[in-house]
Amino acid sequence: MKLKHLALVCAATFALSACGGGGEQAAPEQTAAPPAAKEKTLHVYNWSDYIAEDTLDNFQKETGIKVVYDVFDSNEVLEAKLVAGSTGYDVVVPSLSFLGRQIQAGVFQPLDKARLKNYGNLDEELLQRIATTDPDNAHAIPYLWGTTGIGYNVAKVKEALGDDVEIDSWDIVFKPENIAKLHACGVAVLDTPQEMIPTALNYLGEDPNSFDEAVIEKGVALLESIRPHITYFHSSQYINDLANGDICLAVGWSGDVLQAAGRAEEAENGVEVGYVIPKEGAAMWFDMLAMPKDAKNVDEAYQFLDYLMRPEVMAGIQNYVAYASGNKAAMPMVDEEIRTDPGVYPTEEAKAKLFTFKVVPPDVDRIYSRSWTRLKTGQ
Ligand code: SPD
Repeated sequence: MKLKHLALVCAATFALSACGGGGEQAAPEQTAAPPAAKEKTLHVYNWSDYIAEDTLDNFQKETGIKVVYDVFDSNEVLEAKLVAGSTGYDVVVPSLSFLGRQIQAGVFQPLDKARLKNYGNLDEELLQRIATTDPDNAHAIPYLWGTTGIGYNVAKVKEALGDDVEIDSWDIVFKPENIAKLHACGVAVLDTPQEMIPTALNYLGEDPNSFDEAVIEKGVALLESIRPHITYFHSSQYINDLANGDICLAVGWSGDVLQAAGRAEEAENGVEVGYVIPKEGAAMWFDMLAMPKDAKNVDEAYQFLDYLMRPEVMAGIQNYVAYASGNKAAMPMVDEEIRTDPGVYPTEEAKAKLFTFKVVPPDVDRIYSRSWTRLKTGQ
């Protein structure tokens, strides 16, 4: 997969924003505004590696609004800020399963759709699905969606497991005899209990969304059985590590693995990265654009949300980050390579096996967090 200029641009310009890592990033300054005019700004908090290299610049050129852009790689981190309040952000991007309880906690303002003239570009079927969590789609707009599967270094996995290995099953990750052979070349796992425990349960044939502590414990036990072979837990570092050949396997997010493949191809370093949705099924999730209740720059936020829903803007983002979107009108402008990649838009057969995350109640969340700390620290 050849994604546009990923490696070079990431290294050179947007190291702290569009390409990962925490931090604050402003689009370049416009030509001087009249002395008395106050500069319009917008504060956005998005996932790392989740926007095109030119989206913010183009928005600023057209509107004069300077975007202060911070990034995160964990729903848990975003949620902690939202719940504490006064985030200073005008637009944030939680995943749907977190958004559900954040709406209940009252952290978002309802959206005035009359101010979003591009809203009609969104896929009605997807909106209806989302409405089961956000009734009437009152608080959020779908941004991008993806799956949680396996990213791998083709040559290194074959070297470790044999040339005829079929890389199509979670067996590679969850059978200790397999993962033990990959430990030497490096194994990364997403640092989130809310994804990894359901993924383990799904592999065991259990309900991935079970809230029964005894069932959750089975998933945790499976993860504990492979714990010695996991090199690290992190939710964005694996992109560069896969691209550079520093790890050979990552349980990661579809577009991020495909970006790793693009970076390796662009670097011409001989690393080939693959992504698979295992045959036992995988998680499918939706990331949503929402406005905190106390957003200060509401007009600017509406302009930004509407801008993102333009077909050409969304297609540009998708072509850059290799994720699927809920923008139907953008689809014809999405590169064929992305549109037809089953890692981005899963086949019907794969779709039938995908599961989504339920909104997790606080008591289950506490079980997840405790188990996760135990898994990671051994205590
Ligand atoms: N680099 C962008 C990754 C976006 C991942 N969204 C996470 C969804 C989790 N359920």
